[in-house]
Amino acid sequence: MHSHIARVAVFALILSVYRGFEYEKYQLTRDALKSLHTRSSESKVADLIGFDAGPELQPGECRTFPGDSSWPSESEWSDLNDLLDGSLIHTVPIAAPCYKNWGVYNQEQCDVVRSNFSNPYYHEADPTSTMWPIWQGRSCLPTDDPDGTCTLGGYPVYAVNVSNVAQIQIALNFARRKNLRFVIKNTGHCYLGKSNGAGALSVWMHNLKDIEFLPDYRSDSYRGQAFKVGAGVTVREVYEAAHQHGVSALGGICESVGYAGGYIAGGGHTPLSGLYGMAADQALAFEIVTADGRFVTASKSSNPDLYWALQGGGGSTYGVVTSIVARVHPKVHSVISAFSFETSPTLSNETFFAGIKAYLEHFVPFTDAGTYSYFAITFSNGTYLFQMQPFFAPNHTIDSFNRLTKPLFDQWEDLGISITPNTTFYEEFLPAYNDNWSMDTPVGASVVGGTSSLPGNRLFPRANFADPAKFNATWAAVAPHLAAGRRIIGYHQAPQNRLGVDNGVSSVWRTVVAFLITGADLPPATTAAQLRQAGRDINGMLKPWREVAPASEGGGAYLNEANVLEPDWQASFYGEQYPELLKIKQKWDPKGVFYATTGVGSETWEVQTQEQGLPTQNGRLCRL
Ligand SMILES: Cc1cc2nc3c(=O)[nH]c(=O)nc-3n(C[C@H](O)[C@H](O)[C@H](O)COP(=O)(O)OP(=O)(O)OC[C@H]3O[C@@H](n4cnc5c(N)ncnc54)[C@H](O)[C@@H]3O)c2cc1C
Ligand SMILES: *[C@@H]1O[C@H](CO)[C@@H](O)[C@H](O)[C@H]1NC(C)=O
Ligand SMILES: *[C@@H]1O[C@H](CO)[C@@H](O)[C@H](O)[C@H]1NC(C)=O
Ligand SMILES: *[C@@H]1O[C@H](CO)[C@@H](O)[C@H](O)[C@H]1NC(C)=O
Ligand SMILES: *[C@@H]1O[C@H](CO)[C@@H](O)[C@H](O)[C@H]1NC(C)=O
Ligand SMILES: *[C@@H]1O[C@H](CO)[C@@H](O)[C@H](O)[C@H]1NC(C)=O
Ligand SMILES: *[C@@H]1O[C@H](CO)[C@@H](O)[C@H](O)[C@H]1NC(C)=O
Ligand SMILES: *[C@@H]1O[C@H](CO)[C@@H](O)[C@H](O)[C@H]1NC(C)=O
Ligand SMILES: *[C@H]1O[C@H](CO)[C@@H](O)[C@H](O)[C@H]1NC(C)=O
Repeated sequence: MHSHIARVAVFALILSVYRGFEYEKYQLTRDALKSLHTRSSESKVADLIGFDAGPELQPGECRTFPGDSSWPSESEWSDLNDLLDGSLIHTVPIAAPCYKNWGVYNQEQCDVVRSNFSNPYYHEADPTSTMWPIWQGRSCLPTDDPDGTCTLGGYPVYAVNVSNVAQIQIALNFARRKNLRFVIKNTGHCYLGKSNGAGALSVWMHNLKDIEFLPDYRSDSYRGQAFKVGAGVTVREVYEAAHQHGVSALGGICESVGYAGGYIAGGGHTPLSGLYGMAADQALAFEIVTADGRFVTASKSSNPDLYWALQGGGGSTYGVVTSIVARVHPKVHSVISAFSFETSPTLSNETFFAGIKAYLEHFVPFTDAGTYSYFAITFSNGTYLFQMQPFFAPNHTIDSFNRLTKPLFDQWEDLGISITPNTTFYEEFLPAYNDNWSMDTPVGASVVGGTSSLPGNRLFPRANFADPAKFNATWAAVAPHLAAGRRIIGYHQAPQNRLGVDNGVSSVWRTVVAFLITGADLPPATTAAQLRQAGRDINGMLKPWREVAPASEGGGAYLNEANVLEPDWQASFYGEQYPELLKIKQKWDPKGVFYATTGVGSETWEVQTQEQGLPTQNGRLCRL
């Protein structure tokens, strides 16, 4: 019986010495494989999951796809499932109950899927669902038409419900040897489709929920408080643990985003960036399964190049991270303020624009004071609306906040813009976060699952705001965007290298004071031609922003919330780090086992997309 093999022979329990989580003690070792080999009846099975070996594709060659003669046989999948102790899941698209063709049609269940489709936690609890269906290929949306057709599209074919490290190693070794596309899904938040992949075997990290407070963590470079965080833990779970232990942890503003997966891998911006830099700067060690199937530690003293790249070099590129040790900081108080203004019979468009410009003029003093903001400028039904949601001032008092904002508020008053800021002092981070960004608030009730827009963003260096001529040019790139009725969701923030670390976080982030996001909107029931047009639209909208903040002058874009069609993405997303990141990628993953669109090294691969109008993940992955 194979499940017997799995428990007894393959999962060598690494006892006592290993400092990891319980689930990291179950590892696939060379000794375990050897003992499987020596039992002749099992040697074929052992061959499926050996380390290292696997094809190196030549240009034009592709990963195996369902239906190919090289696709694993039913009995091989079944052996794999046994080796995985029954944790292999054959993908059922989350909305399959809405369709008769899949065989699980159920109108009531379809209604449940439909009414929960905008809730991130609903997708997180599913082994393969992701939150932005455009990249999946929109092949199985919750629909009213049960006679439509639901297909796998960019969903993987199989997913492993991971509960220990050995399962990741077994799945990865199987995928590499069988020339399968390999996908890592944590929460499925990725805006670019990186947690999708047609024809793939996926590892689903969601259930690795361990989190441990380390009051006195010691390494060569750090001694102090830290958390060890499992790959499936969310930002909210980290914030709650930090609150419980009276410390500050750096996370993002969306509570359901994964902490140790794509967020830290992509750098991770955070309301505390004005004090401590990027979230990735806090990482002290990673436990990771690398492309050859080995389980290693990456830290300053162990595999330092890998450690460098894992901090900001992008998700799904260097390996499967199973946990992170991240430093935390003393508890810090903050001041939060929300305010807004809009055009009206007494507030003209011209005044509104002057008010926005005045705010932008303060990005340098505001970020110098360590503050962060999240704001929205929208246009609807003839009215412009500016909403500060909110201004977040860590380590400030009401007095220092008032002093900092007085020049702007005075300027607004002179313009005839009256605001009524609701300003609150918070002793602790979690209540401040909860009041403004949790799922219970209008801002935090993040609506996912949509197909109505393509996002894009730009990171603007300090010089764009500090140098008067550059500021004028920057305003000249932003104002027409707004005048055309397009929205900006933005942040003032400056995640400088405040801890003095050396890592893979894009050099662009270190000089930034503004992060501006926009989107190209799409009609319902979008056609491939409309998607293609939206791709041109977002690139067109971003063009003036790129020109005023080019990569050659320190501008760029945030890779985690980016436009998948961003030209020159290597420099824009990864800054000066790109050449080194690529070298490390080639060293640790020479066969390209890990692929992510716009990931480091992905320029030598292509997803041969079905006719979608955009580079989706619904197609064969091939070497260029
Ligand atoms: C509503 C919303 C709000 C957001 N707010 C913020 C914010 O405030 N600050 C910020 O910085 N970002 C923010 N983001 C962006 C977010 O950081 C990225 O989408 C991030 O990639 C999500 O990571 P994940 O692991 O949760 O998602 P997934 O989609 O599951 O994974 C994202 C990528 O990471 C890879 N990956 C996941 N787990 C692992 C692992 N264990 N090992 C290796 N690779 C892995 C995946 O393969 C994929 O490539 C936001 C996104 C959304 C949708
Ligand atoms: C899904 O939606 C239904 C209503 O249709 C609701 O009762 C249920 O609680 C939701 N489930 C989840 C997991 O959000
Ligand atoms: C995944 O595994 C966990 C145990 O680790 C189990 O509780 C859960 O039900 C499984 N989920 C699915 C969808 O199989
Ligand atoms: C749009 O504005 C008009 C005039 O100000 C108003 O009567 C109408 O209710 C508004 N519509 C919406 C959807 O807000
Ligand atoms: C303000 O500008 C918008 C967009 O150009 C326009 O629709 C609106 O009529 C203008 N309002 C006034 C009062 O001029
Ligand atoms: C917070 O502010 C105090 C002084 O007001 C300063 O001494 C301290 O260094 C600040 N903390 C951080 C983390 O910047
Ligand atoms: C001001 O903020 C506090 C804290 O979030 C909130 O309880 C209160 O309702 C707000 N007041 C107004 C007028 O919005
Ligand atoms: C910037 O623009 C303003 C008018 O909008 C002008 O008065 C000023 O001279 C310009 N500054 C520079 C350096 O070009
Ligand atoms: C955020 O907090 C501010 C200040 O306490 C409050 O005025 C505002 O209403 C909150 N925002 C949301 C979206 O709840």
